[in-house]
Formats: sequence, C-alpha cells, structure tokens
Amino acid sequence: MMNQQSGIEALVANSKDEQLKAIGYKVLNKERISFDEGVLLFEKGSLSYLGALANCVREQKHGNKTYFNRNFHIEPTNLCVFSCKFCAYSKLYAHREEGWELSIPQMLDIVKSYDGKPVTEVHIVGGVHPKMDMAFFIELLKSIKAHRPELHIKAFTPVELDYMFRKAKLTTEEGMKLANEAGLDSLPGGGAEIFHPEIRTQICEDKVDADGWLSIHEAAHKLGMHSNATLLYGHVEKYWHRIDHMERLRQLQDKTGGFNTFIPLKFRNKDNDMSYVHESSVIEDMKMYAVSRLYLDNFPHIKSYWPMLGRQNAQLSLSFGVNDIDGTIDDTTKIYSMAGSEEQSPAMNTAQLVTLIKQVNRQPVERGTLYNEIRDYSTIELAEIESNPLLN
Ligand code: V47
Ligand code: SF4
Repeated sequence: MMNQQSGIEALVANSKDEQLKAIGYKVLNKERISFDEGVLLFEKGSLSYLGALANCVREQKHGNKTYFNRNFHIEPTNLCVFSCKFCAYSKLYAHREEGWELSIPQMLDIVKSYDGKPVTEVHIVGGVHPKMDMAFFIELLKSIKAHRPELHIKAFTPVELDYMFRKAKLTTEEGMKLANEAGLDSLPGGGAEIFHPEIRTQICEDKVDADGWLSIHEAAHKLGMHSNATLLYGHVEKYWHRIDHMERLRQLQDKTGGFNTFIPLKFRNKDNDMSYVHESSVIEDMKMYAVSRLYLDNFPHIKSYWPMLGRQNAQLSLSFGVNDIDGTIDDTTKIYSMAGSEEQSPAMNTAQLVTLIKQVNRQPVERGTLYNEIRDYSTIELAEIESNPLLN
C-alpha cells in the first residue's frame, strides 16, 4: 500500500501542468514559493491538488493535532468613527441610540460571569468609539487582571490601537508598552482586511493603512508579545491582492517571528454596503485555506473561524491545511451573525468541538492562546467530557 508521502509524490509527478508540478516539488522539498507561484496556485490549482499539498504540510507540522481553546469575547461597543463598507455591525456615534456602549463595571461583570469556569482567554474587540480612550482601556485591562490574573487578554486591533495611541499623543512603541504593562497579553488578527491600497481605499479607506497595521504588530512582537493576522477575502479583491497581503505578512514574520496564527475571514454580505457582492463558494473557501498554508510557510498555525464559516465548513477545512478552529465563544460575539453567518448564536461546548474534530479523524487538543497544550481529548470518552463540568 502507498504511504501518504509517496501518494503525494505521485500526485505531483503526474500533474499534467508543468508549472503546478514545479510548485508541487518545491512544497515537497520545503522550498518557499514565490509571489507569482502563489497567484498561479489560485488561478490554476485544482481543489484536490491544493488540498493534498496543504494537508501534507499541515501533517508535517502538526500531525493530526487540531487545536481549540475555551474563550469568550467582549465587544465594548459597536459605535465606530470609521465606515468600513463590509461592516454590518457598526453604528456612527451620531446614531448611538442604535448601538451599545459597555462601561468598565459591565465588562467586568461579563468576566465575573465566567468565575469558576475553565476558560483561558478573553478576546476583546469592537468599534472605535470616540470617547473610549487609552485611559479607559488601561483601566479595563488592569481591572480584568486584578480579578483574574491568569486569564489571557487578547485584545484590540491596530485600528483601535492606532486611534487610541494617536489621541493620547503616544508613539506606537510607547502606547504598546503601556497597554502591555496594564495587562494586554497578545493581539488578535483583525483590522487587516486587504492591505493593498487599490482595495483598501474601496472597502475601508479611513482606517489605519497597511504600514500602520504592520508597524503596530511589529511593536508588539518587539516587546515579546505574540499576535495573529487575518485577511478578509471573497469580495472585490483579485487573487494577487491576497498574495500581496500574505507576502507582507510573510516578510514581517521573517523579521520578528511574532505571529502565531493566520485566519482567512470569509466576507459575509448581509446588511452592509457591499451586499451586492456575492459570497465566495465553499470551493473558493477551501482553496483560500490551502494556499494560505502553502504560502505562509513561516506561520505555525492556520485557523478557520467557525462562527464566520459555519461549523461544517470549518470541519471540512481541517483537510485543507487548517489545524485550529478557535474556541467555545459562548455566544459572545455579534460581528458574524450580524453579517449573515449561519451561526446566529455562536456557542459550542467542549464536547461539541471535540466531536467535530473527531468526526474527521483528527486529534482534538485544547490549547492556551499561545498554543501551550492544555489537554489532549483524543482518548477521553464523550460521556466523560459531558458529565465533567471542568471538561465541558
Ligand atoms: O477585521 C467584519 C471582519 C474582523 C465582516 O485573532 C467581517 O484569533 C466577514 O479579526 N464579513 C474582526 N468578516 C474579527 C477578527 C478575528 C476573529 C476571530 C479570531 C481572531 C483571532 C480575529 O472581522 C474584522 C473584519 O475583517 N469582518 N465584517 C463581514 N461582513
Ligand atoms: Fe468600525 Fe471595525 Fe466595523 Fe470598520 S470593521 S466600521 S473599524 S467596527
């Protein structure tokens, strides 16, 4: 019987397209693929070819391990000074009666509602509120840490940070140091969208640009913090814009090594100013994951975010290069349900996440935000998980 490696070698050797064959050999030899080769993979690679290559790289790096975490979100506000065309979630401050603004005690109450529950991470992002400034968020970080010091705080995109640093007249380095000292542990990947100005000016022209986004992550990495990166795909961008975006991330990662995870985010088209744009097909989604895994050879993890993609497609993505499906969420985020995701109240308990992963013969491993392994669930029976409140 053919083993997996010789199977993929045969697939590459039998490729009818000489360019795809050459790229396939590069991947098998662990050589970096170029910009043009990345574009070509999107344009000419079949789903099965891309999937087989991406899965091969995924299994070399992680075997069957598939990570998830136990987390919840806090969205301080959906009022926002910016007007990204894809956003179904934000309201202008002038219409603040249609939105929400949480006070620090209200956000602390959300944290306290998890007392005694084995969550390890809080993910905090929201709109850019003109009155929620650096001092407000420093106080929020400090009060969460005072209440639950071991809870990892992954918070704020460069869109929020850039605005608060500028208002406080702080340099990026000064602002990041203050936030880190107050309790900010790592940065989530949001706000990246598409870096190239040709697209950025069409979909989110007034918020931080690519250089600003990258320099904030670089400053975090220099302080020893880790971060994630996203790409919003499947709208008006071309394949080369996606590769351009990944190229910029790959270059920064070569420099700092601070990124943990890349998360392609599928554009959802409900109730926003881009509702006329069709959403991508599942085939395009899986190609996006596979090419991300192949292009971003220096990113350890590729995540599919199930509240946005839907749980079945997130499960499918585990065969296309993905090795992480985010976490329990506990119905604490509205960004995707408001933009039309089928997950209208995103929440999964550990038993459900583990089942999803086991159904495709992968090994479920609970992780902390920084990929410290907390528990391997591959040999724990479902009934035991369901009956033990510390596991579920
Ligand atoms: O930057 C907004 C996206 C992002 C839509 O780091 C939309 O672990 C699709 O970055 N269709 C914020 N996407 C969320 C984010 C994130 C999510 C999960 C995990 C992590 C992580 C980061 O949400 C925004 C934007 O790209 N978004 N509207 C929409 N209509
Ligand atoms: Fe504001 Fe973020 Fe929505 Fe853009 S995506 S309008 S920055 S909340």
